[in-house]
Amino acid sequence: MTHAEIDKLVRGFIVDTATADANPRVQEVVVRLLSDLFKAIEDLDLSPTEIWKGLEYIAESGATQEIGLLAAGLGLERFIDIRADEAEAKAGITGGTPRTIEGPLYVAGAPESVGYARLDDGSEVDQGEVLLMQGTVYDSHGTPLPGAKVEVWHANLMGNYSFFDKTQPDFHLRRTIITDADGRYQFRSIVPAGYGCPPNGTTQRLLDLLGRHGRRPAHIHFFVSAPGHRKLTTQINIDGDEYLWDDFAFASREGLVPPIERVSDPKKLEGLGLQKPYASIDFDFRLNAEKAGIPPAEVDRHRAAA
Ligand code: MBD
Ligand code: FE
Repeated sequence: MTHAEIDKLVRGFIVDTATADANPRVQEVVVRLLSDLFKAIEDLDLSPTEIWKGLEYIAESGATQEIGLLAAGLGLERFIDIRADEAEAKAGITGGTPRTIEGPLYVAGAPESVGYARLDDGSEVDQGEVLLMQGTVYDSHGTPLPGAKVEVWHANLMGNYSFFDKTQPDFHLRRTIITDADGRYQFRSIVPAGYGCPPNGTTQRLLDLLGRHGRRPAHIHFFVSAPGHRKLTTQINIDGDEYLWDDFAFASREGLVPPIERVSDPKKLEGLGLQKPYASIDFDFRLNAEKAGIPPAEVDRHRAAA
């Protein structure tokens, strides 16, 4: 079939069959996606078996909770970010902390505290490296923002996230920190390890067929929000990771790889009750003011809650 014939066929299937008011946006999107799919089937001469294997793949990806992982690994989530950056640049919004993808592993409802939180339960102190991370949340004029909300989450030394990994306590390595009167936050945790896709899962199986790996460099996720400001979704990377610029989810960005300092000053160790050197990261967040005429940075997507 020609593409024009396919366009006609799809309109016949989807538009001409409507007997009640269609939602125009849904109709336009379905017609477009279905037409593009049919054209791809025609151009690539997909066999019925290939088409059904594809549908079964999507079904299995959903049934095993890997759709979010697939979206990250195919670059769809990064593409959404590139478009959000473009929309902001067009609206004259520039200069804040770079955004990068949320990923599929946020859990709402983490314990909240002001100024400081400890994220880890101490179970990995012996095998891992203690991390202190701190900084200030600023507005676009460089004024500190007291009362800003810093939501932080990261993986353990196995690369696993609490909630999804039921061997970890509830909200392990997840906290909400409200900045203090000077706009500052600090947390203590463990330097996380990188992540690898479940080796037998749908996402990794497709990556294998594409000759790609499913690894993420070690990273820490953040939502940073304050009234009147655009919500920032971002991550920082742990410098030195072998996958730093080879992330299967394409989330590494200039400006999100702060220096990591190793502290061995005995007085500082003593103050923290530590017997060995620890890692320290200073990182400030800069939020952009909310602006009319551009969609809010907050994204409505299904998130786990505990
Ligand atoms: C992660 O930890 C993550 O952040 C993303 C985007 C995908 C898989 C695991
Ligand atoms: Fe992650």
